[in-house]
Amino acid sequence: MTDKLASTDTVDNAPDCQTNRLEQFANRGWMTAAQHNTFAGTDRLFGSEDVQDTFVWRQQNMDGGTDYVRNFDPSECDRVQLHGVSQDQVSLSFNGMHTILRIGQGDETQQIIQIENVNLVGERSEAAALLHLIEQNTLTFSY
Ligand SMILES: [Ca+2]
Repeated sequence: MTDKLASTDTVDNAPDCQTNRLEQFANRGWMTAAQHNTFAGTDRLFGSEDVQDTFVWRQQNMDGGTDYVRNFDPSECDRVQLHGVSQDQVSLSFNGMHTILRIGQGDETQQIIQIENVNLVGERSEAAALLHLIEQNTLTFSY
């Protein structure tokens, strides 16, 4: 038996990664966390099973292109951390296979992040899903 999300499941049953995260890790024996930094150019990043992965984008490295994340598991509190951008510059969508985070304003796209084979929108509207991701710390902002 597993309590992991299948790749096509939604984020709706993911834990609250803000308030209970450390306890969850202790209870589930997760001792490992990993940070994955992105750079200018196309990045292809991979999360690891039983690791709390943090994927980091800094504004100065956003190149207007698309970066790709695989093995993203919100039930492990994997997260996307954005530096130098604000919440109102981010939009969220699901294209039927992948979750797409777009960072930009108006017609100008600073970065597309494709989170592969996971649906982080679920049954919510895209705007409500974005807020939900922020509330449960799956998407975080730093300055
Ligand atoms: Ca992971």
